[in-house]
Amino acid sequence: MNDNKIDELLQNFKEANLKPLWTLEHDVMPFSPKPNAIPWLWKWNKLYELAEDAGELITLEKGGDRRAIALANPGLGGMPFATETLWTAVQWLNGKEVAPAHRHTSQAIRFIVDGAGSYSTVEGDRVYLERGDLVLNPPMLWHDHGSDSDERAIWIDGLDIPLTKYLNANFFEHLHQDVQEVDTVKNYSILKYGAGTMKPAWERQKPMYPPISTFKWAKTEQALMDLAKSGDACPHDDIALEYINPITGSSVMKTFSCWIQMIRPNVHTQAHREVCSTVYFVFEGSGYSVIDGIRFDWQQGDLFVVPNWKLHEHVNTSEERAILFSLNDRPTMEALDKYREEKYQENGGHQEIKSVF
Ligand code: GTQ
Ligand code: FE2
Repeated sequence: MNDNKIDELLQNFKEANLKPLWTLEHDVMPFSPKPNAIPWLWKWNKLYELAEDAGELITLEKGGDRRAIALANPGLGGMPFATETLWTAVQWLNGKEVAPAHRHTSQAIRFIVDGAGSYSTVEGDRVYLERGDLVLNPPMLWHDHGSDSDERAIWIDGLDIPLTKYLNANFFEHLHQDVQEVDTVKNYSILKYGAGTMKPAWERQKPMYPPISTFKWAKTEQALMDLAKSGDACPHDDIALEYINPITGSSVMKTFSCWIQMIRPNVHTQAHREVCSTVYFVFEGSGYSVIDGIRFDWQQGDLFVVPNWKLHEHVNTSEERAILFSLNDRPTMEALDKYREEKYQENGGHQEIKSVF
């Protein structure tokens, strides 16, 4: 009798486009994060081979704009996203090619794999690209990429496209010309702000985004080596540096942060988990990471993903340094007061390996 009435009530809710919490179990408020993204790894050989094929077959016409090939996490139902918040792509630019100027609300970075003779112009500031450089592209700044050489350039793109889409905050515009005018000297922002610890004395503003468009590899590498000499290291990430806005100390982007880290030979870090997702690019060396009990062996050029709240630890199995570049959405979590971290205390901080990817 009562049951029939309850069934009727539920039917009435449905017809009225209502859903009572007591029928939802913990789908909407789980006890801990349940990401759809899954731990995954993309091999460099395959990425390179396919990007090279795209370089031959796909031209850069207005509409496509970029020969960028996105990591599509198999847990995300075919969406071109590495995690629920982060877009990561491999971009291939042929020699003498121009990727035309556009701008958008999505925040972007490029980490250069190989770039001889190529450049990126961000809001009129043209910077020449070299392996290991990190190029910043804050929201709504015009950017075009080009190459003066005959050689192809290849780099990793990181953007907050999925988050921007979820927030319905995407805007995108084409410039009326393919290449921006450049009326400053080459590498202008590096010459002006590249020291990192000093700024032109007459400038008083505190820019929300780093004034420098590119963090050069030579300086980044020096910083890693110097930090290693300091004797300090992070138990979870070994010699890890976050790229920051030197004037405000904040992450380079509002929605995500970029890191460079060195796992020294034979180091095995302690596992932990965090409320943020991370995409790693293996810049140098080889080793493995254990993510949620799965062992992912990696080599130079591979990309892999650690979704939210998955235990992870890194191991350098070689006698050479291993260097990982990564982006993570921790700034979003912190800004919204949702960041949490938990150290793995059992078994000396090391997960049991249940399977090998
Ligand atoms: O280079 O401007 O991977 O706008 C995705 C969107 C790269 C870029 C991407 C973009 C770009
Ligand atoms: Fe873009």
